[in-house]
Amino acid sequence: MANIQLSGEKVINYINGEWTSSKKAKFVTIVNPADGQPIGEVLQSSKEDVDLAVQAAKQAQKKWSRVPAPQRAQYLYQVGELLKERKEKLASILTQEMGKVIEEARGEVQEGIDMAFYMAGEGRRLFGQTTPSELNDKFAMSIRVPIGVVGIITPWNFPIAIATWKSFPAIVAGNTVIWKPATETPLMARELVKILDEAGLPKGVMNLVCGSGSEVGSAIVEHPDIDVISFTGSNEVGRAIAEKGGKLLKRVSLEMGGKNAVIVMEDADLSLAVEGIIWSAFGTSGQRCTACSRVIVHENVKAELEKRLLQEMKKLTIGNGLNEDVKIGPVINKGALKKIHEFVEMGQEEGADLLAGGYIVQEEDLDGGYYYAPTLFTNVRPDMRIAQEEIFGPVLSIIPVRSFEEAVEVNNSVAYGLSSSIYTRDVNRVFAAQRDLDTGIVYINAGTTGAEIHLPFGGTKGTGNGHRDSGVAALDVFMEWKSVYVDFSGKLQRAQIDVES
Ligand code: UN1
Repeated sequence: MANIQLSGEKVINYINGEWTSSKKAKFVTIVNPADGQPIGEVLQSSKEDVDLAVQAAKQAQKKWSRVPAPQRAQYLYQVGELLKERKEKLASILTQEMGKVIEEARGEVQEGIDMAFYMAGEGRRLFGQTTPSELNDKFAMSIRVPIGVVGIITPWNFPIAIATWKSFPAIVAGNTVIWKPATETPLMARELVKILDEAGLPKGVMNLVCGSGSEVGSAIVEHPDIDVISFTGSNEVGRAIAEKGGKLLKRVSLEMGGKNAVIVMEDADLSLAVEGIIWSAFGTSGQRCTACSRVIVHENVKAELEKRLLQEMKKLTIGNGLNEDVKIGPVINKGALKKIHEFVEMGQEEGADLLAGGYIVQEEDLDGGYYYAPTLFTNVRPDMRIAQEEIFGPVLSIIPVRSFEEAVEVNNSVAYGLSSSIYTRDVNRVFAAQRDLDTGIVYINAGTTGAEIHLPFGGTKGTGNGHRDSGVAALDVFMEWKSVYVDFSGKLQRAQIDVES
């Protein structure tokens, strides 16, 4: 393990290739959720700082868009190499800043590495189309062009991976970027920007502006010279961004969480299902947009599944994620602990049966960190609030059903549509499930987490607004289509009119 002890770190902005502070120079503390101790502080920028960054980005974009895409991609190959070289160090910082266990932190950095190489490859594949014209001596094609300046607003739960999902396609496509990272995880943002800087990315292509959502986030959304907004976070904030951005005719790409379910049918391999459920419900302490929050189980296997889940949950060691043996790290902060516990109390009031957990861990040896015990409810009704709302913590609800059709209906009965999963050995059900589960991601015989970066990531209904992160679909967010007609007939040819029928 890389031995990085964080303390007294100071994160400032990176604008036009320079690390810069703000006039006001106000800072807030960054806390390690594993022990509640401060590890540094982050600048709280103002609207004026956003404006400075936008000016730099706008200026840089003219030149950047003229750099051939395969050359733009060379920077990303270099970024990928640097990320690889620093994987262990980055994972250690990530665990101390955000809390996820070290193995998962390594996995998240790997997502960034994969994204760098994948998007670098796209630099030679920004395909348009050629198609016959309806007229003689005329050539028709479509090409893809960058849009301009892109604003990205990222969450704390995947502080590096999600930033790469958004910024790397934007950059390879020829846009420049203003990035506001989550206030809880600016250190990871600084590390990524340092790498982009070391890779020699021209100044103004990536700009980091730290600060609150209300000040910096709003300034990004409202700035007339930012053309695209890509946001991952809560549904409430996403809606507000869509409203403001919509009025200004911006392209707004949103990813706003989930209420994901694993369906376990009576013919499922139960051991496999239990492993998948434990990993996707309690990994990252349930703080993934893709986390499994509901298990929809056929009544014939409910008792056996509960028994096995409880057995496995006993093995989940809680503690500081830097310890390789720990499976469950802290949640992000005290506010999260409170919110999770309120949901648990609500579940009990609603009449669900609490089988395990349901409390804030207060053992002395956990150093004052923010730990919530893995929690299991059963006999949950699909309409209960714990079965409908995103909890973002290690709380799982078991909902019994009588048939495959009912399972699909329950899965689809929530306001979100990010990820879903089914465990079954019946090939007919597999295909019916992938058709009928109304989510952007469907897993067969695997849990709800673990999306790979070269496939589109996002969802239906309250999860998104039709766009996707990562995969080749990410380029649709950051590029315009341009249709080009070349008439080499030397005469006026009128489409639709001078066409022989
Ligand atoms: C998120 O929680 O917002 O599919 C991202 C997964 C990860 C990404 C999660 N690859 O679970």
